[in-house]
Amino acid sequence: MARKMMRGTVAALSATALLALGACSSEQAAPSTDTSNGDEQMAEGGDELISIGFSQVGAESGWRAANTQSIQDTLTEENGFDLNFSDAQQKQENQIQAISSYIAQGVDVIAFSPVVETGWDPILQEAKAAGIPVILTDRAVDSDDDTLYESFIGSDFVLEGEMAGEWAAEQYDGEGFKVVELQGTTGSAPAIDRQQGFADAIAGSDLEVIDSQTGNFTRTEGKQVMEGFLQKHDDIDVVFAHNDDMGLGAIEAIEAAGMVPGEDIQIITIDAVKDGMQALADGKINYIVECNPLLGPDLAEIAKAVIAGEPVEKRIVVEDEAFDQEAAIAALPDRQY
Ligand code: GYE
Repeated sequence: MARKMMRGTVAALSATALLALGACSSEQAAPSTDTSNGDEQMAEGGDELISIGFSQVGAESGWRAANTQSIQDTLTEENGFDLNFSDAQQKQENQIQAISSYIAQGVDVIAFSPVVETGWDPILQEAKAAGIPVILTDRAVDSDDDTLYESFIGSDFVLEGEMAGEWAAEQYDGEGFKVVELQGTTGSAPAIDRQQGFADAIAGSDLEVIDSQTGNFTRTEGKQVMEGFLQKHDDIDVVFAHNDDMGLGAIEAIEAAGMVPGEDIQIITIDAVKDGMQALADGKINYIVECNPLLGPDLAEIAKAVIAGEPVEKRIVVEDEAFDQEAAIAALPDRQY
């Protein structure tokens, strides 16, 4: 059984969407979907469709592929939506451009997952001035003005970092273990928060983070950064990667250097997507903290409520678990992503 970690859950993901989600492979390009045809469209029941512009971060990881699939599977015409989806390829300027064009089109609602935390106030003020509500999914913005968005749906990344750090401290304390950290995208909420949560949790233990660098949440960069760490340090005991994909890249670098991942160098990651869980089951990763990417159903529900003028929760925290090898083997057959 997965070790269930306690979270302050405000809302859980709906079961229907879990069923609707098929398996996704990592690093596949997110398809761009624009179902708008400029005309007002009607849902099956005769109601007008809600036009929604969604600006996605990119297609950097298995997590992102599953998140995109969840959104595209949920914001369908059958479910009352006319989705205009765009992929920003991990660039803030592309997201700002996409949001700006959604404002110009006069969509009913805008949703996006902000690639970095800062720099959003001007475009959010434009949306507000145009009377278009904004919903944040997955990542937070750092703004003093919380009237610029209706709701933020996503995991608690500080807690995820803490869960990883607590396990490491419990597992390795007293061993004087040296840790290297593969950080997510610089300036992104999950990179900032997971680093902080992990550091807080290992404070006071004798684990030491000897190096920390960004691998931009991708497998390729995770591998490159790990190769650099291995050249620089000959005393690495543990890798803490801010996502599975960078951990999977680190596995390749460790194997190429003639060492055994999971044994010579232990690996802790975050996400728990299929490829990561398989590596955990195979003993190449030692522990994974989950980050649930199935945000489509909550987004659909909140968008409908906002359009109906109903009050919505400002913060919806998604529930996550954590897995060791035994738990991964048990969970894999029924895993949705
Ligand atoms: O952990 C990583 C992805 O924002 C929670 O982004 C998300 C993170 C996820 O690239 O794999």
